[in-house]
Amino acid sequence: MDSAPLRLGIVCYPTFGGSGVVATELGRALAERGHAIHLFSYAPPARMDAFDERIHLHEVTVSSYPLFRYPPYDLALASRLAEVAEDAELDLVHVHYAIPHALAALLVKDLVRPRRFPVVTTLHGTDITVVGQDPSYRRVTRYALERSDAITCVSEFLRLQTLEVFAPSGPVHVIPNFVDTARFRPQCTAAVRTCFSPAGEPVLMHVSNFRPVKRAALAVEAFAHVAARTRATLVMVGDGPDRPACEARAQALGVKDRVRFLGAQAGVEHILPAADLFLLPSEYESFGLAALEAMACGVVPVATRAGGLPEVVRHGVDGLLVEGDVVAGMSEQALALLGDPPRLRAMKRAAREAAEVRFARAPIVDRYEAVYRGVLGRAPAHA
Ligand code: GMT
Repeated sequence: MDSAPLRLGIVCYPTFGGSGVVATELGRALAERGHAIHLFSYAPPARMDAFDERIHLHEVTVSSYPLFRYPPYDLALASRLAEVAEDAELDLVHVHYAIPHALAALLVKDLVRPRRFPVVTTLHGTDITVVGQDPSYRRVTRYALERSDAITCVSEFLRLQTLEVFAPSGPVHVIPNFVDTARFRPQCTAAVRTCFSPAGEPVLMHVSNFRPVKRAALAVEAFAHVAARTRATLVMVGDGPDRPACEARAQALGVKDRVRFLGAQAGVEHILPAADLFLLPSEYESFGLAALEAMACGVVPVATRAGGLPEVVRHGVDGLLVEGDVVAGMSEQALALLGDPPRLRAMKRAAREAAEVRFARAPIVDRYEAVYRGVLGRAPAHA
């Protein structure tokens, strides 16, 4: 592969959410390879190191004006992107999440003419399944896909959904998410493990942004069934709209003293390895990066068979997938596994191995680089 360094723009949301994590980790990996990375977001991404001299962060600010009932973030982003595209001579921009990032980037194509400004769009899920299908955004999402120079998505499931709903004329490349297995590994301090499991009891964990799609309360319910049969702890990491309901559910089910709510945590890689099982009862996941990060830490995911999750978790090998009654399925499978220590140990090893072999960082970053170089090596798709 051509290895000349590239000057790349990356646009993402900064919040605790998979798309921002993938964009930030990709930026870090590309910077380590010597590419110049310019990251655009409305705040420093949650996963970005406080100071990383290899990555230029461009915080996009939106000025308020009495007429602006809805401050136009996409226009502020386009202006900033255009400035940096010219000043830093960006080769291309890679946007994560179609709305509004891809549209802002497409506007920049016109703003910086005659400079060429290819746009690579990565779809992460809800930009297609929820936001993109909202009648208010459907047409512009279709336009964004049609006009991007390359489209990637994070699972085969999401690719099929994209084809079904938007039928873009160009290819949609599947590039799965990856995990930094040096950072996410099956090791934590004894203090962390002891804090959750003072008497050596099993630790179950859930990490999310507590949006309704995560159905975090089902993790509490499944745990209550487990806790009725064996001594265990549930650790809930993250924050979001459903957290109060989860706390209320733990109280109502009589397990409040066995459930720890930690709130949003920047260093989740230090906490995850303390768990034995990772509960992910999501209604839908285009991929399920949280499950993959748990696997890299040697934690066995117990997740719903939804969306792209079966592409990440192989049932009975490196995790467990449930269908139908989620609470009954999760609690029964969790109890069976906790009651069989040799099988639990084998699955923990398999989970780590899956992260190392199937979702290793280097070959997946190679695939993004190949997309960039493919775009740069061919004639512009749209004049
Ligand atoms: O799931 C979220 O709340 C965040 C969301 C996002 O757009 O940041 O995550 C999506 O992208 C992740 C990274 O590709 C995937 O691992 C998640 O499965 C996906 N979330 C959904 O599909 C609900």
